[in-house]
Amino acid sequence: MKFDLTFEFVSSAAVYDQCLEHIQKEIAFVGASNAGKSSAINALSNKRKLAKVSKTPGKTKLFNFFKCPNGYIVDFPGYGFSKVSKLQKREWANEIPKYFQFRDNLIGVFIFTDIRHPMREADLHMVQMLIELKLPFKVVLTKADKVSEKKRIETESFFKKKYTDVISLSTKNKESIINFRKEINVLLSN
Ligand SMILES: Nc1nc2c(ncn2[C@@H]2O[C@H](COP(=O)(O)OP(=O)(O)OP(=O)(O)O)[C@@H](O)[C@H]2O)c(=O)[nH]1
Ligand SMILES: [Mg+2]
Repeated sequence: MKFDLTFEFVSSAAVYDQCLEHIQKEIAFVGASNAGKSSAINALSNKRKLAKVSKTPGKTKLFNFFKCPNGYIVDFPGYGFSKVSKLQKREWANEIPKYFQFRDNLIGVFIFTDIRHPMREADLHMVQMLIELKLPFKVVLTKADKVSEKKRIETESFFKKKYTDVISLSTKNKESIINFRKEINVLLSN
């Protein structure tokens, strides 16, 4: 089987009702601002500027749909949305729970968290919501290249005890990207 994922940006939605209509499965990418969600999409797709990667947090629109061979990835802005207006924040705070509650296409959520300071309060709130909604989730420890191999293994096993489904990712490590691609392909094609 080939595990190449050709991603293509399809559309953005500012409110839940504008989310793309399709009949395939989708996986949501969530996490703090700067955790590395958009970078992961770029790495997965081999297209460097597909998703906006920015050192300024919060540049992404609310729901960002990317097509891959067997379904879709939905990239979210980082929680906190530090760079958006209060009004926008209030609107997003209403729209996000609708997505997780009602989106039938959604089969799972990947929580991106920086391996150097993983699973902070906002991530834990997300986990709690996902457990309440019985939505499967996976923890993605990002920027694995920023810590030693020893530290990476320790952190991974620590969180595996808590959440079972945990992987590390580094956009600088081809193998971690290939493994990540495989997982997404398998999930979307099941
Ligand atoms: N060293 C290293 N840097 C990374 C990695 N992944 C992301 N980064 C850097 O982290 C910063 C933030 O990455 P983004 O992908 O924009 O983060 P995001 O989660 O999409 O952020 P928001 O859109 O604000 O929610 C960028 O400067 C990336 O280059 C990684 O695996 N290794
Ligand atoms: Mg982003």
